[in-house]
Amino acid sequence: MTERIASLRRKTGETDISMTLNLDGSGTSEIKTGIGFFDHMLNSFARHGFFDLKLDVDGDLDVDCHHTIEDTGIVLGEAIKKALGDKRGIRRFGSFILPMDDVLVLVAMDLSGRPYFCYDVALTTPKVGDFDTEMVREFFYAVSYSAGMNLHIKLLSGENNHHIIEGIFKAFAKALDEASSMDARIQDVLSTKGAL
Ligand SMILES: [Mn+2]
Repeated sequence: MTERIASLRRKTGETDISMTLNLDGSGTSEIKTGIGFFDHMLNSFARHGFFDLKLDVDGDLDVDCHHTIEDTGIVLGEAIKKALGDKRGIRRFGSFILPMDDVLVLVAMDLSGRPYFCYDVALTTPKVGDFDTEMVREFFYAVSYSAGMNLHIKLLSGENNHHIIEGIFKAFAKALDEASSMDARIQDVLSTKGAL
């Protein structure tokens, strides 16, 4: 199997992002976004999805955390798409229901090439650390659209906002690990159309 690794650099007036993603890694990460809680979430994503993720973000945090988080989502989606290549042999669908203390979250995805985003999560605090909780939606919207991914995120139960957000990042990692994994029974791409 060819290596499923993507390295990207994206530089705008608001952010300068360098990322290397290995879909077939071991869960190691080296992450620096300037936002402690966001680093914590992306470390969890790498660890629980067995992805290797190197990320360096220089964002305009003197404004707020918005551009840094949204643009990281855009680059992560692009890296997923690039690393997947022609998607030959992948399972395509993935889902996970993840418990974290009081919280139960569901993430389901289809690496169909057609973006769709459905987010049913009510967060009750404006911030966790320096991370604005409204950015969870923005981040995953950006990932789904730049990866060409149908992505559904639903909070089933629970209240603690740190647990809810961390549960979403971990469930997303587990669902992506499943959807991107190879199935020896799939000879070409898993679509009656012949392309994803
Ligand atoms: Mn935590």
